[in-house]
Amino acid sequence: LTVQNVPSLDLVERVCAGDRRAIARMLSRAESGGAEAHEALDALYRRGGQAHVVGITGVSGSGKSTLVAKLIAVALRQNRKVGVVAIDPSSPFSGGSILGDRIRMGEVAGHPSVFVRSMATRGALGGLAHGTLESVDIFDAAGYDMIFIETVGVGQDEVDVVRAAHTTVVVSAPGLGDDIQAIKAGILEIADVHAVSKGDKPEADKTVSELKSMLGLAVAAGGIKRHVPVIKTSSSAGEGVAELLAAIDAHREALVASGQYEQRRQSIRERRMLKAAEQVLHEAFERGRQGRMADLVADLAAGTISPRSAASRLLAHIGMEVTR
Ligand SMILES: Nc1nc2c(ncn2[C@@H]2O[C@H](COP(=O)(O)OP(=O)(O)OP(=O)(O)O)[C@@H](O)[C@H]2O)c(=O)[nH]1
Ligand SMILES: [Mg+2]
Repeated sequence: LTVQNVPSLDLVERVCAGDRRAIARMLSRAESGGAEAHEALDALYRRGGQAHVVGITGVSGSGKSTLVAKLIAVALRQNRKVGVVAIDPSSPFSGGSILGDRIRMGEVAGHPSVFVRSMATRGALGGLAHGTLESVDIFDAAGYDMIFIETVGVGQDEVDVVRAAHTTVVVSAPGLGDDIQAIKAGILEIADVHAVSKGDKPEADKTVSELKSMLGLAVAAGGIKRHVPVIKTSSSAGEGVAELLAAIDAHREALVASGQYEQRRQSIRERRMLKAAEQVLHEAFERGRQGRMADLVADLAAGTISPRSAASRLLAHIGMEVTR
């Protein structure tokens, strides 16, 4: 143990003891990345594995954050600890709704058994924001029983969140358009549980029945091979929220009972390993290509080399042999 290692290991112990300041600090380190964070994150990863990780996706404005806040309120009554990672697709220019998420989760966000963390997707390699899954690990090691990952259903994010979560909830709001938004966004089939939000609105029942018939068609066509509950919720009236939490719990229980829970965890591990490898390769490539680009571009301009063989040489330069 070198002196340099002590602070981060100390931080690990404090995170595992549930120290909020240590958690906040560790979350920041995870988000900024770097070698310093890796050792602590590795240690934290080994201390986790108990939490139920729940992905919440749906188009922007469908009511995800509001619903998560209500789910948390119910979970708190059951003495659970809840962590939230809210992924914000904001551009660096808009500043995004990170503050908005805090406000919407405001009632519960200050509770000692709740930790809400918002992060921007900018700078990520596509998909989940850098540090998202590490943040989940941190909450997990810190003893949070349930961890929500909120992401907007607009691209690679929700696919990645599904692959990282044990249970995925797709939130659809009535009146945001003519069609079920989940169908438009191509995310009908990824749901383990469907929530129709804003159930206080008169169009909500229509959305529920449309969703049920779409699911019925998907089941008949063989696209969906499991029972997927559709639950109408109203965050403003507080209706359906306890039912939704119960459905989320029931999903995990069913996975455990059938042995699929372990399978899912195994595929999450495998995927994370591959993602980490991709990231390391990408970083090595970005570092390694410096200083070799100009020559190769000049060769390309001179027409003495093809882009593909230039690429081979570039990769050889960073120690990757590829067959041509
Ligand atoms: N009538 C009604 N409005 C709701 C309900 N839940 C949320 N809203 C409103 O819907 C709007 C969007 O809610 P959010 O919770 O921010 O939605 P979101 O899906 O998290 O949005 P993004 O994070 O931007 O993707 C807000 O103005 C909420 O007040 C509800 O149950 N009933
Ligand atoms: Mg939100």
